[in-house]
Amino acid sequence: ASLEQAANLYPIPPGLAIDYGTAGFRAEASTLPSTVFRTGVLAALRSRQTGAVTGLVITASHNPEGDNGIKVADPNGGMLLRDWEAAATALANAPTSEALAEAVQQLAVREGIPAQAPSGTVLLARDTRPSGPALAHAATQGIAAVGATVEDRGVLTTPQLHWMVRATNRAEAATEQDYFRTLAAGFRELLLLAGAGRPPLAPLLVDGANGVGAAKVERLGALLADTGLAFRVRNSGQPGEGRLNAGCGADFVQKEQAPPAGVTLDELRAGRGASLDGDADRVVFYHCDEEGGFKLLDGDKIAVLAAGFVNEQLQALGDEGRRWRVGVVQTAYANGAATDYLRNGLQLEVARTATGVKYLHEVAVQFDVGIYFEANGHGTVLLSAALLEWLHQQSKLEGAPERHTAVRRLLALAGTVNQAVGDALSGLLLVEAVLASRRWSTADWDALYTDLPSRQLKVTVHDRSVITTSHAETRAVTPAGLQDAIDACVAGVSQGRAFVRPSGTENVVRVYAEAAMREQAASLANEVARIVH
Ligand code: 16G
Ligand code: ZN
Repeated sequence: ASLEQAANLYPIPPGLAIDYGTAGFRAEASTLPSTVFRTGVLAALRSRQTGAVTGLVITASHNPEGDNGIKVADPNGGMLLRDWEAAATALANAPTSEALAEAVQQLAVREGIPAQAPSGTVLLARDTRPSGPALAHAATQGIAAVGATVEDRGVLTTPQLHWMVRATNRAEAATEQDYFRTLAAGFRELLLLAGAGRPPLAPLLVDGANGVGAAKVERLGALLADTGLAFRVRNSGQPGEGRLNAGCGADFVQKEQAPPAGVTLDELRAGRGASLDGDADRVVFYHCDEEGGFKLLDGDKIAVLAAGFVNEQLQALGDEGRRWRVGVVQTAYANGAATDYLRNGLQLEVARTATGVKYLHEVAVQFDVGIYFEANGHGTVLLSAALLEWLHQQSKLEGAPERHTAVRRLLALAGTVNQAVGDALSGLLLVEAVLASRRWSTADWDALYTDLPSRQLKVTVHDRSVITTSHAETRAVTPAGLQDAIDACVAGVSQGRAFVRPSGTENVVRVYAEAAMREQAASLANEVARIVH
C-alpha cells in the first residue's frame, strides 16, 4: 500500500509512452517525474536482488538543457543488465499506481527478489540541469517507497557514479575524492615512466559543454598541476558562459566537425583541444592541421592510440606478454581506415557490435585487454582480472628494466582508465599520458592513419521500426529489397561503404556513408537517404 501511496504523488502524464532506449530514459524534463520515481523503484529492486548497491544518474547527456533522463548503473558499475530493460519500460508505463504495484510484484516473482531484508541501497547522482534536483527527489521517493536506502552523491559525471558503484561493491574506497586520487595516481605513474627528457605537457583546451564535466576537470587539473598538466577550461557553465550543450560539447563537435563556441582555430594552432559531452562520458580531440583547417580526432583515433600503446607493452613482455588477448571493439560507425590500421597495421583482433555502449562493453570484457570506443568518443580500456593478477605478480619480480616499465605501465593504465564505463576524464589523461610517453604531437598521433571521408544524415520516416538490421547494423534485413538497393549504390564507389539503422534515441533513421573522396561520400549518403524516404 505504501508504494501505491507514494506513486500517487507522481501520476503518469496523459498519453505517456516512454521507452528505456539505448542508455536509459530521456525526454522533456517536465514529463519525467513519474518515470524517474519508478526507475528509483527498479534500481532499489535490482539492488535488493543482488545484495549489492546499484546507481542512478539523472542526466540527458548531450541533449538540450530542457531535456533530462535517467541512467541505471548495475552492481558491476556497468549499465543495467539488459534483461531488466523491459521491466524498466513496463514499470515506467504502468498506467496507475495499482498497475505499478502489480508490475513490481510480477518482477519480484520472476527475478526471485526477497520480500524482506536486505532492503537495498542505491547511489544517486545528477548532472547540472536545472530540473535535476526535483527529479533526484522523485528518484529518492521511489527508492524509499520499496524500503531501500538512498545515498545521494550530489552533482557528478555519469562515469563517476558508475565508478563509485563498482568500487563500493568491491569494498574499495569509493568517494569522489578516491575517484580523483585513483585516476591521478595512475596518470602520475605513467608520466614518471615516460622518463626524463620528455617534453613538458602542452596546455589542453577543454570544452566542458557548459556541463558537469567542466568543474570536475578543473578539480582533476588542480590535483595534477605539479605534473605540468594544464587544462584551460572553456564552456564551464559558469554565469556568462553559454547554455548546456548549445554550440559546444563532444556531440556538437563530432557531428559538425567544427570547433565549439569559445574556441578559435587560432588558439588551436598553439595546442590541442578536447570536448566533453554534457555528462562527461564522451570525449573527442581536435587540432589545427598544417593547412590551417580544423581536424577532429574522434573515438577511433583514441582507440588506435590506446591499442598501440597496450600492444607495445605486452610485446615488451615477450612470449608471456603476447599470450594475453587484446581486442578492439567498434561499431559500424568506425571509420574504415581505423579498422584497417588496427587489423593490418597493428595486427590486432577487431570485433564489431551494434551501437550503444552496453553492446561494446559486453564484447570487450571477453578479452584480456578490451579496448572499445565509439567514433563519438565514448569508450574505455578494460583489463581482465587474470591479467591484472599476473601483472601484480610480475611487478614484484626482478627483471629487465624495460619489462618492469611495461608491467607498471599496464597497471597504471587500469587506474587511470575508468574500469566501469567510458569516462571523458579518463580519456583526457589516457591521451595525454600516451602522447607524453611516445613524445608525440597531436599531428604525429593524427598521422597514424587518414580517415576516409564520411557523411551522416538523418531521415524522418513514418515508422522507423520497419527497418531491421543484422551483422552489427551493417546489413538491412527489412524492408525487403532495401539492402540490394544500398548495395547497388555502393557498387563502383571507390572504398565505398554505407548502411542505415533506426536510431535508438530519436525518431529517425540514420544513414552513414564513406568513400575515398569527400564528394563521393556525400553523394552516396544522399542516394541512400533517398531510398529510405
Ligand atoms: C546513446 C549511447 C551511445 C550511442 C548513441 C546512439 C550510451 C551510454 N550512449 O547515446 O553510445 O552512440 O546512443 O544513438 O550507450 P542513436 O541510436 O540515436 O544513433
Ligand atoms: Zn553522455
